Amino acid sequence: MTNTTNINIKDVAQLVDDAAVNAEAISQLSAQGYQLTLAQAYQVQAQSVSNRLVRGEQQVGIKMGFTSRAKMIQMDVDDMIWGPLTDAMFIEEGGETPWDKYVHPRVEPEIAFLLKKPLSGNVTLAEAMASVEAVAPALEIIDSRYANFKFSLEDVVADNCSSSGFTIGAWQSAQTDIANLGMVMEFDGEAIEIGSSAGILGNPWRSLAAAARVAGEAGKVLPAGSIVLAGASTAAQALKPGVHVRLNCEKLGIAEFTVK
Ligand code: OOG
Ligand code: MG
Repeated sequence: MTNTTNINIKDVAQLVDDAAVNAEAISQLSAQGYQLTLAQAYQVQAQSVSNRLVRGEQQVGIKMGFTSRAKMIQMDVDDMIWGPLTDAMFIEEGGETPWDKYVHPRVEPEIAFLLKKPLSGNVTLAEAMASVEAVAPALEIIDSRYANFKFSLEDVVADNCSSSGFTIGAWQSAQTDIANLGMVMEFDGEAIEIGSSAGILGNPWRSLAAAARVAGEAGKVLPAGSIVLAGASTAAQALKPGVHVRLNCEKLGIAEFTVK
């Protein structure tokens, strides 16, 4: 058993990073004898993201996770999480993503923010709103690197919060009232999840304020031009080869992609 005091962060990061690169599931870290604290899990995450940057990926923003009851219940966890997004995860809106890139991908409906001013630390909702250029409907592909998509909060944080892919629909005015928008996610034209943006912390702007706070706590600033994904409003659904996924979000429009 490797206890919390003698964990080699780089070694653990290599495990999750290799699993992501090879699209091969690994056992949960706890089952491999690594009992990480949450702080260590974020250190593993930072190291595995730094491995990505060394390989030439660019950080383009961050994603918030477990900001809805629907997701917390589906994954049996009880706290919000966050992790960096890179350009390698971006899927052109209306584009395709290859099935073989993933282990057991799922998709979920989200709202995206585009920052026009840097954001960090404790901000009011009004301050968070004033730093946003535009908002958009978004779809996130999550792909846990752990067998059976099962994890503890520490496991999933270390695995960069299952981050794997995202697509963003056309950017809309930041003045759009996004507090309670109907969100319908379709597979091949059939509704598969129906929710409301209010499912995201009661109002997705709260997720942006939370993103600023967690970035500040990590000693980071979200720069102008960053994307922030607010977290899914509904449970995630398993993808399958060939499926066409579309989010239809009231007032904001659509975001869609196809799995090749
Ligand atoms: C972790 C990622 C959670 C969300 O929007 O709640 C997340 C997972 O469910 O694998 O992205
Ligand atoms: Mg998500």
